[in-house]
Amino acid sequence: MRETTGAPDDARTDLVTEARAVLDENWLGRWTRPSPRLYPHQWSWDAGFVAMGYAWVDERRAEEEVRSLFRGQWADGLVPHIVFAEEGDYFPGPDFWRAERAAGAPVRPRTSGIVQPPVHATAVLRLARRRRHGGRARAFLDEVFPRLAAWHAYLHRERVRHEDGLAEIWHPWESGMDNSPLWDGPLGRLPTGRTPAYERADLRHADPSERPTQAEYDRYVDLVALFRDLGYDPARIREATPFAVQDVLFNSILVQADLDLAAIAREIGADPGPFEAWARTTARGIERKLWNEGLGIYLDHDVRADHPIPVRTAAAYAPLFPGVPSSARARAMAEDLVLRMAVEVDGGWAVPSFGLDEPGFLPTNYWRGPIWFNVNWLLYQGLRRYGFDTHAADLRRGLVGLVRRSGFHEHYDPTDGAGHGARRFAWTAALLLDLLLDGEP
Ligand code: 2M8
Repeated sequence: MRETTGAPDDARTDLVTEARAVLDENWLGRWTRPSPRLYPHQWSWDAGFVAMGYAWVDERRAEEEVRSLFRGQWADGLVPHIVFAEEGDYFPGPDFWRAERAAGAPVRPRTSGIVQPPVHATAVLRLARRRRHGGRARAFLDEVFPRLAAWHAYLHRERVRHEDGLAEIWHPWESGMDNSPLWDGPLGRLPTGRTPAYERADLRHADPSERPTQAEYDRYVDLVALFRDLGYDPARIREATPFAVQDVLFNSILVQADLDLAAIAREIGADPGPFEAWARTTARGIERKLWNEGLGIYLDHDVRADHPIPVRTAAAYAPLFPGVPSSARARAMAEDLVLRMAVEVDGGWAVPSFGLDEPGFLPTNYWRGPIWFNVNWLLYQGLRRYGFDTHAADLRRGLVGLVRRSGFHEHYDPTDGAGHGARRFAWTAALLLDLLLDGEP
């Protein structure tokens, strides 16, 4: 293996060992919690990222992580954003969601009733490609393929309202970027004063200045209560939800996952055609509807207001990940990303969730400024896919540098590289393993 971080070999070995220790601390026997206190359950896209890390160091855990998540899958294919542990100090917990009363939801394990970005087929394909034991790899693909196919069918059937092939999210939590400034407009239109009484658990385990505001949380809870009252019926929610957004990040991840599901189908002798067709349609939708020529980035579309959300976040560059833009456009976007968004870290750079010059940028508040590992990992994969190797190498150096300097945090302050949010955070460890062990661009 080539040395790629500019650090001595033993320094990298230490990071790999430490990353594995973080995953070990969060492994609960069948799945991995995102972090020790703040997040005591299994989250959907966390599970996908975590499986990508385990793929390098513990294939059985990678499989078990995915299998555990899909134990929470609903009959209509929905993969819930949380699969609840038997206990855990978290709000909203299973007694608030009451998802098991919905048609087709499992009684055990208990789950939430919304989704997160579908990184799972991508994780499964990456695992399959790293497997040393061909026979077992094939058995696992056979096992999960129908589950993945049902999940993607749910998204393309229930979440795509228009001819444009773009999936909708109905809750900020479905984006994974909970309090991103992207949602200020759509959330601002929600009626207030109807929130049921509740007590936040996150503030017991985190610095309140790093978490969403009370007003934001009230809106999150309002939407959950609405969906619960609608029996989590997608047809009724589609009609009634005041929050409906065609999100760039979600749809970019979906296109890649459709392509990866097609590759899985080919591996096991199934028909890749339907998945390729979905990928094409959604990619076309991103290109035609979400590209904004004036700003030179892709913008989310607010379905209820029927207008683009003119906010530049790291996610605006996510279509690089599945290779949606032409190479000329991708080159311009990559230059723009470096010039406009990137911050220097340890001889490289990284991308904050929200630009430092944007009004409302907050360096340590969750998705309103901090650097997040998963979004940066997606951008890194995008830069590599287009062959922008110098940029990719610099981004990789910045990300590794952040962890070396500050440890395995949930997110990092782009003004000084300090770690914030939960400590010993699982996807930071898992994706660092992937960056270190996958070799140099
Ligand atoms: C955060 O979201 C949850 C709600 O789903 C929360 O704040 O309690 C987000 O960062 C999300 O992307 C992530 O999957 C989750 C667990 O790490 O935490």
